[in-house]
Amino acid sequence: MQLEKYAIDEHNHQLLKNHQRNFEHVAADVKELDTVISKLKAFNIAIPSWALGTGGTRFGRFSGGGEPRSLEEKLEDVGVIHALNRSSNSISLHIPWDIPDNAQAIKALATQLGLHFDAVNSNTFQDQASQKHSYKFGSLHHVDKEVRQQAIQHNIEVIKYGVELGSKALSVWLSDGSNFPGQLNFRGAFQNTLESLQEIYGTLPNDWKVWVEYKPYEPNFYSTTIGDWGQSYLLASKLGPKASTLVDLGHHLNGTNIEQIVSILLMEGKLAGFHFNDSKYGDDDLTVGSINPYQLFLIFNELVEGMDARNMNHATDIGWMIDASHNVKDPIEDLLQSVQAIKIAYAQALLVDKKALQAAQLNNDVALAQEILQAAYRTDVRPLIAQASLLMGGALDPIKAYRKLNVRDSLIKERGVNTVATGL
Ligand code: LRH
Ligand code: MN
Ligand code: MN
Repeated sequence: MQLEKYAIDEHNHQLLKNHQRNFEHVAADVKELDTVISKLKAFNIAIPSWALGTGGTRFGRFSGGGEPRSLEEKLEDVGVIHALNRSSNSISLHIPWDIPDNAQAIKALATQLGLHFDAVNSNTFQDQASQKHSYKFGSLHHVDKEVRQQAIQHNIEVIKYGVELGSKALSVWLSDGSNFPGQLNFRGAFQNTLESLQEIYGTLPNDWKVWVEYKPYEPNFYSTTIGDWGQSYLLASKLGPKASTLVDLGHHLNGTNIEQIVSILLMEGKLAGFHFNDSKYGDDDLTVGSINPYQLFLIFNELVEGMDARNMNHATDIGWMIDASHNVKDPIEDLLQSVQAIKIAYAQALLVDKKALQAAQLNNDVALAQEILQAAYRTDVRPLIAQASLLMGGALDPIKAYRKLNVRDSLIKERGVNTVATGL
């Protein structure tokens, strides 16, 4: 299914008058309006292929209808999201949940939908029917060289798929760890991981990167070999300039100051990018901005300030991606909400009066610093985002348009009610 532009335009038409009024109201107070709008127009967030179907927990999965049954249909769903918000022009594949064997045809379909391929993810946290050795006790950190080799070869194969599709990064997340004290030797596990990653790193094409994701717990509950940003950073530093640290917002213990981690990694040129989601307890993979939008804003405040300090291009110099799972919502609606939440946080961060904030910091004027941050945070920037979307040919209100155009009903008609997404 593909959305026709005229249908979106027609829907916009009905909302236009209201939008104009709201936009003028906010725009009047925005100092560099044109710059803000053009930054919002350029901003895109990759959609993970695995979030297009209904997720689940170990207790059950309640699938919705019309889910994508193939990689082609996943691309079509991202095409729908991008047609509506004009901010989701790429997809991140997870191999072997996705097997892009017919790379040329897949690439052609993506191009037709205005999409490209973001980082490719490897998977050595599950056993596949065809594999010789089990990952029960880990993959790249495994005590057995043969298991490590199998996992290394898988990562190399993922890079090959990525090269065919035009991806530029390999994203590695390992579940490797231990469930009980004494189960493994921490130094041995770290050293094996490093050596395995070095072998993978050695096969990266010149213009490629490797992103090292960390996570404190789950599925292992005593230790994780790449358990925090320090361990990821250490590996990335030892590997070299093509390696950096990927921050998944859900992979932090409660109360962790993620914005500070982001600021330091950025300063060191070692921030690969993000897996955006939100959580209340742990790796909940909830809709971005649904629980703690202020934290998201504070992260973006550090990003904008830090990227400007390093003359980085906001849109392209960092990997922006969602990593979420939707158990009770329509996945497409949930992803549209996530992208909106990210753009809201970004727009608010662009509105922070940086000079005034810096002056307040230098004067140790704590109250004023807070006022400045919160003045930006409390601005309703949604009309700015709607304006950028309108100018790019997208919907003023993507979710409203998605519902009005009965997209899910069409997908159910086309694919059926009892579809099971490939992958998870
Ligand atoms: C692990 C993780 C990682 C995986 C994805 C499916 O929790 O965040 O990024 O690749 O979930
Ligand atoms: Mn992740
Ligand atoms: Mn996760």
